[in-house]
Amino acid sequence: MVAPGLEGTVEVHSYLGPGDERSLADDVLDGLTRPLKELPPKHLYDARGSELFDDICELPEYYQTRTERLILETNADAIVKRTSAVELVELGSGSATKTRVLLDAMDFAGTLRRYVPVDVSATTVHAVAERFTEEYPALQVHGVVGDFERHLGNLPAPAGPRLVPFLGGTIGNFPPGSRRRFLRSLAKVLGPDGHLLLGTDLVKDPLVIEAAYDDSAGVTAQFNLNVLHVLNRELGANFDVDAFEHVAFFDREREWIEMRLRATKPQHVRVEALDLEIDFANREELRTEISAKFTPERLEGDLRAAGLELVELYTDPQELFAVSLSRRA
Ligand code: AVJ
Repeated sequence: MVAPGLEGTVEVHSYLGPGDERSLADDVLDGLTRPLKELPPKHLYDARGSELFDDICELPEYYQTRTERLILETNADAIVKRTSAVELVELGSGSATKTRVLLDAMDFAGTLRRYVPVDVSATTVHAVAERFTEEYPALQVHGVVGDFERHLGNLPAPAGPRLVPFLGGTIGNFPPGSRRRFLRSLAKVLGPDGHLLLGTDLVKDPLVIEAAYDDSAGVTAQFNLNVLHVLNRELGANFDVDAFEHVAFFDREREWIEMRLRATKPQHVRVEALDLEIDFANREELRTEISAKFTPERLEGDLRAAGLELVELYTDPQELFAVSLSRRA
């Protein structure tokens, strides 16, 4: 039996209303009528896309996931010691294995008090809430159902020094301006004594980066092409998926990799739900993702612009990936 007062507690608050989400339809109308056709990367992640992404994380060429995990495992105790964190705020609660490394370290240090998962899916928030209260019996869970790009203002006030991981290199999906805006909004939720733990892929030999986004097994190609299936299914489009090919290239000037889909012949596509007709010229491309790679200097510059100061930069022996700890300046 758990001693009185030591039971974990769970509360979940929802801030998503109907029609609150900017829809796939809006993004298609906006993005596919531009001279350089473009779609935001979030539409890559339907059920099939999420499965394919999990497969990508295991690929020999995709060094990010295992490298970040290694960095976290190596430094979790130091991070917890350095931050005195008593609560962990998790933005997009998909990455349970990495979270567990940090929660375990906090638990081991005896400081773990509260876990605040934030996710657009109520099912996900309830699932992680339940799982973690079972694993850490005295844990308080304050779940937030909302979009971390819009509802960070609804987080509870810190219960003590707060740790906010934003891992996986997802920050790289933001173009530079919105990246700084988003970092600034993260800085706000840290409170006076909180820390941001940010995972960023590092600039390196373009061939290594490009291989990670164009693997020999073709999994990333399937992941990229899958977004056309999403458009066909969700919006009644008639993309001929076989008439597109996967493209990934590192743009050295912008220091980001782009994924694109290239038409292998001229095509006319109809999007029924939008009553929209789209033409592709032969070899015309549709950009589906940018993923920025960082130098330590750029990272520090972005953090500083967001009102943050770098406390510690953890990396792997080959300096492939970095996990940075920063706090309000
Ligand atoms: C989940 C955004 C970090 O950019 O590396 C993997 C997504 N795209 N392979 C990344 C992705 C192609 C990934 N992030």
